[in-house]
Amino acid sequence: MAIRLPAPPPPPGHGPVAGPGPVVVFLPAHDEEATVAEVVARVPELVLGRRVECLVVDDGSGDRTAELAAAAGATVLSAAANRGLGAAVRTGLAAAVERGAAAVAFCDADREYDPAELERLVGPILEGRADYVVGSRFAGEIRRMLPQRRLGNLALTGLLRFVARAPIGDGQSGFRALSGPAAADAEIVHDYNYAQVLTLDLLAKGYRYLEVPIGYQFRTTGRSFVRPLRYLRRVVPAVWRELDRHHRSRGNQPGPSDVELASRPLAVGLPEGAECRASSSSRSSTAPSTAAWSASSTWSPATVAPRTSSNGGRALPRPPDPDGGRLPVLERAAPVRRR
Ligand SMILES: Nc1nc2c(ncn2[C@@H]2O[C@H](COP(=O)(O)OP(=O)(O)O)[C@@H](O)[C@H]2O)c(=O)[nH]1
Ligand SMILES: [Mg+2]
Repeated sequence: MAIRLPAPPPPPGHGPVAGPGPVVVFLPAHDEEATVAEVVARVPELVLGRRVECLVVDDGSGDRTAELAAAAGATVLSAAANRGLGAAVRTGLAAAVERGAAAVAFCDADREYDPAELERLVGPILEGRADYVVGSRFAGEIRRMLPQRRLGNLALTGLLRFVARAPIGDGQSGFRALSGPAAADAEIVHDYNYAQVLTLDLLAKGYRYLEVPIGYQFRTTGRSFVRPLRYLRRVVPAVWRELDRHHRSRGNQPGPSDVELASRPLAVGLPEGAECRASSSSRSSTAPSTAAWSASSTWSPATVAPRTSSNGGRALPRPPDPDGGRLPVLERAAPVRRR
């Protein structure tokens, strides 16, 4: 079994999102009564002219999370029993798709991320420049992260970058956004977590990946679900299963060798106007904290020769591609890792 993703299909590539759909933001929450209302209140009401709907996926909380989230104005989806973060994110994505979301974003309910930074994540999706945007803490501003966490995050990010063959700078970020088609197509193979397997799934299907800098501060209340040994015991087999199923789904299609892949240049697109505009309409009176914004690169395997992709035998929904699957290749390219 190969230990890295197979070569992905060409990226979907499409223009700005059309249609009236809202931006759906959901917060997976398990026993977060101390912070959930404040996080809900920081979700902007509008982003780039689109209405923002806020959902809280209450993962079988035993405290007042659901009640306080509803009082703060969120729609609460409550699970009777705790199922795990991966299952909660699956539920949130499905609910967003059901609501016809133009883009969907999610972040923790523990105040580690700031939903007022929403536009940074969904802007590139609504403008049609990316399908999957991850808020990078390491490219942004980390106000507090435990040293052992930092080490673990960097080590796991390095492994994910290797396995995914993609320039990933923060593999475990809890603030992410997906286009409607990417959300409908996303598969999370375990209930325990989503961080690595969601990225592998979307990259394997050819969705365009972008990281944007965000602010982060380790939680000051409640308890993280992460226990290092249990985390690795659950995540490593799930990553293995994820790789296996993508290799199997390509079973009959000859893919390029590792040597071929290593010699292939990555296509890099630079988002236009690499500047963050803070959302003008926010439920919060405080200005959003802004990490120093740097130009970010959309990454996708745009130089892969077109071939049919499969998703467990199911055809992937692909919007028409005006650029023929190619992102603009710019003179200012992100560092290309050759392996
Ligand atoms: N602890 C825990 N959190 C969950 C669960 N399901 C959903 N969550 C929520 O998922 C988000 C991320 O979890 P968290 O423990 O903060 O993970 P960390 O940020 O990686 O330390 C938080 O908003 C949690 O409340 C679960 O089963 N356990
Ligand atoms: Mg957290």
